[in-house]
Amino acid sequence: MATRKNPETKSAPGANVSKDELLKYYREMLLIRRFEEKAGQLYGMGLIGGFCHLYIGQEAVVVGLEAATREGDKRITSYRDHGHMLACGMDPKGVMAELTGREGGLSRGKGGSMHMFSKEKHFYGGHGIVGAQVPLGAGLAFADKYLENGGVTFAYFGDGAANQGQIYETFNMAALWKLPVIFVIENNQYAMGTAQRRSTSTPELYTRGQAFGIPGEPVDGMDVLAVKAASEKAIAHCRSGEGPYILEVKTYRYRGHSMSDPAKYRTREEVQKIREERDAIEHVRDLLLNGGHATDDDLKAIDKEIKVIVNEAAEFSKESPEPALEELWTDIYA
Ligand SMILES: Cc1ncc(C[n+]2csc(CCOP(=O)(O)OP(=O)(O)O)c2C)c(N)n1
Ligand SMILES: [Mg+2]
Repeated sequence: MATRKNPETKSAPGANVSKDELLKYYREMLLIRRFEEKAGQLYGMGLIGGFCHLYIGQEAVVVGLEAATREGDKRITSYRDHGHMLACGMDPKGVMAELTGREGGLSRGKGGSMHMFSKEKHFYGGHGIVGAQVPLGAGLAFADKYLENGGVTFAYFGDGAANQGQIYETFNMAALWKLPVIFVIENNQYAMGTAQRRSTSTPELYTRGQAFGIPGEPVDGMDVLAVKAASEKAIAHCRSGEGPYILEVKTYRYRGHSMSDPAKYRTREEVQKIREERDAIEHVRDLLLNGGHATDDDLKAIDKEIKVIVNEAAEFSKESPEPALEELWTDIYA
């Protein structure tokens, strides 16, 4: 077993974490990674068309945040949405078949990668316009506050989106009305091809709510336990009626911005270094093995289980028929 160098990881190995919890996070993160790898393959085979933004590298963000939620909490995100859907329990078959544009997809093959929803899982998309989901997220939180149902909304956006005007209009209203919304800034260091240092005057994005009186904190997004702890704190703040909270979750994407990215803005070495030293799945794997919670064979069995789930999703996404022509006339405003 290789010993990893992960000097920035703050959570003490195995501290206050049960074996079952660690195994759960391992499974969930691995599902996202393998699902995304498969989506990348299907894209390469021409089975997925249009835009497709993979979440590989960022898995600990959604898995850690979701770990602290309860039934009824809501989530809304950008186009980089496959991981969010899997983490809140949406069916991998339905997600994959949507990617291939088939009838069995969650939007019956008409939405594709960036446009899926689930009322059942309180997942509100899937939005292709950068930042557009943030005011919508505040709207969801407004509804929860109005209905007094104790729900909390996670509104996710990227480091690039964090420089948009509509974010700050939303911050103002969310603070004014003390809305139960957690603004999650997934800082993967790049907006499409622009490094944060080239685009952003004040890179400490967690401080961006100061002008509105919204507290925020930075979180190590490669450490699922640190993310979960931050999520618990933010949720407690929101549920107690104190208004919005900002989490800047520092993460990294391993693949290109989308499938058509020549990735000239960073070196292979940079990506390789983070994969080797900071990978979130390897981190939990180490905690499991070093803590004596699992053996190599146990983890191999989980890898196998996940492979089966992902292969079944891929098969389904190829076998499901294309939507019928009549579908052109459904789900539209007239
Ligand atoms: C309003 C708008 N402007 C530009 C684009 C093109 N665009 C798509 S993604 C993106 C970068 C966003 O980066 P970031 O917010 O960091 O999210 P990430 O892709 O890193 O998850 C841009 C400029 C868009 N979709 N919508
Ligand atoms: Mg980004």
